[in-house]
Amino acid sequence: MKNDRTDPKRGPKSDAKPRSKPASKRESGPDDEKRPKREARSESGPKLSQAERREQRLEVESSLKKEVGAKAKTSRSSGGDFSPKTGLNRPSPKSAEPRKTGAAPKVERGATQAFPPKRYINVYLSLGSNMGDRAAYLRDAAGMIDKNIGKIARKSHVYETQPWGESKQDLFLNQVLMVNTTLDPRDLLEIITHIEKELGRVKTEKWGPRTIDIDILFYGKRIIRDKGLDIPHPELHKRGFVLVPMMEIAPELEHPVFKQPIDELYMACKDPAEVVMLD
Ligand code: PH2
Ligand code: MG
Ligand code: MG
Repeated sequence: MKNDRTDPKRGPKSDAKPRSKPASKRESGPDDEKRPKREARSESGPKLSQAERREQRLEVESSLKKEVGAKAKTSRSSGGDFSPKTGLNRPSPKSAEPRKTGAAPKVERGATQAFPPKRYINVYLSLGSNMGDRAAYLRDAAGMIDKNIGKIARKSHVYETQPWGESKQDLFLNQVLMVNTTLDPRDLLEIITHIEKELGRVKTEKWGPRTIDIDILFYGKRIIRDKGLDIPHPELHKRGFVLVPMMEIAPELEHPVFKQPIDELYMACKDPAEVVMLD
């Protein structure tokens, strides 16, 4: 059967726009350094009544507030504050301009060390299932990917597809995802294998039936040919069930080996297998 690419059900359909980059989370901040000090101070000294202790605590707290307030005024590292001067919400300290004079205040150095910049890579993953509750396997896999690999920034529709390679098996459901990850390729593969195992995948024959298959299509622009790692996926340009959903989420993405965008690979692909959009 021929895959009719003019049929809107099967044709590429633009969907999600890229979302903004995930913000790196603050885990601790300049304030954190102060906490132990405060406790140490309130524990020392002569025995006091409850009321006296309370009064002392309030004094300590108010002097701390003054200290912090004064620092925030003099230092550019108060991070994330609204600046009345520029009218902008300040980004975290790591994007502050380098200081022109003097040694950096302690708080600035600490903050930089606490939040090293992370490098996010866009990886494209292909999901496939042709056993059991196929839609549930895709959903569960996407949930585990989002939790353990990185934020899913783009998601194609789910397609029902004729089996490619070994044709005597049930129809597949396929989908592709773009995920922002900080994992290196080896760790990425390890987690993918873990997710496949968790979702009941047992290694069977090549191209045979499977509860869930997660393949790495692209890892940024990297070309990796190493034990168990074949990126970009060496067959992706031959597979309608990969190219059709890729057309939805990244038609202009350039294949780093062929130096051609997805839409050109899609137009040149001769795969006759049917790829039908479901949802
Ligand atoms: N996966 C395979 C082999 N054949 N065919 C379709 N339609 N979808 C797949 O995900 C698929 C396949 C091996 O990974
Ligand atoms: Mg596969
Ligand atoms: Mg696989």
